[in-house]
Amino acid sequence: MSDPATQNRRAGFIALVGRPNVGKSTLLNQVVGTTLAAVANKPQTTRNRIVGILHRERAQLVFVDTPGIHHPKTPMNARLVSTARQALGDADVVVLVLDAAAGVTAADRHVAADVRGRPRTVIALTKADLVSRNALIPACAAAQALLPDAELVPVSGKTGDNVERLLEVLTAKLPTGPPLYPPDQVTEQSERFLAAEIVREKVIAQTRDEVPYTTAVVVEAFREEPARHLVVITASVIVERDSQKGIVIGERGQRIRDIGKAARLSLERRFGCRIYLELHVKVVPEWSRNPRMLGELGI
Ligand SMILES: Nc1nc2c(ncn2[C@@H]2O[C@H](COP(=O)(O)OP(=O)(O)OP(=O)(O)O)[C@@H](O)[C@H]2O)c(=O)[nH]1
Ligand SMILES: [Mg+2]
Repeated sequence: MSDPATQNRRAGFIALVGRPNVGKSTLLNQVVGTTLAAVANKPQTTRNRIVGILHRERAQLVFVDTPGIHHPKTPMNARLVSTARQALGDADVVVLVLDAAAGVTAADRHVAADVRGRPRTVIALTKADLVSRNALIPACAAAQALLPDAELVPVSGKTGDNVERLLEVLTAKLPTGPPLYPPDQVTEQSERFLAAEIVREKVIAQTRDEVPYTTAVVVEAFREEPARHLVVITASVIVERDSQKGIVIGERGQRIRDIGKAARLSLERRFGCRIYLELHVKVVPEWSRNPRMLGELGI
């Protein structure tokens, strides 16, 4: 570490872990300032290890969003939990994400047990925008009791409130060393993955009940047409049953059109160009139990 280029520089992996639906992906997107991970008011939204890189003058913070840790009941969910545990084990700093509005639950205690004993830990008590100042004090105390040695920062992934403070705390905990990624790299995820994640977010937002859990999105084609300032994306929404296909398509195709429109607007923001999006809905029975399919989806 005597190399002057690495002196006063820090870099490392920061895993965001927590029970499902606490707000990990919202925090990741807030930190990097763009949509990398789908966000939804449903558990088990995130299915992959999603990397978001923040470049600062003296530090590179490599955030790793993870699936929610829970007691899995299906083979796919078992893979999600093992992805999260792996990222937790590989991280330089672990952020236990807790929900200020929901309070500490048994599921949070379960995750805290995994985090306890790790050398560098921080608690991000997110969704602070949902609670009053008075309610925040006991919420902080309950969260802190889970990991008494961890520094706690109340934040809002939604508004960005106090996120800068969280970044300062995390930077101070990173190992010293040179950057791990080139300065223009924002993520490890491919453009196809990012596009699929955005489409999936809109499918989840516009469908109810069992459909979100049995939906996957595969981007079949991602073609840039620079002369027309256009990217042409063809994607398939995969469901497990005909009845689910009907739900996704909606009456006279209205729902799939709404999904397509919302996704296109979000994709245009994400990629900064015009997007032509073609969506198909396919039934693949039991895809979520098919190891080959799960492998293709990086799950
Ligand atoms: N008001 C408010 N809502 C939030 C905040 N963070 C997340 N949410 C909402 O909480 C829900 C879950 O957010 P996600 O970011 O998808 O949660 P997650 O922990 O990534 O969930 P999984 O991927 O399923 O484990 C969504 O409806 C978000 O809009 C926040 O800081 N404030
Ligand atoms: Mg998530």
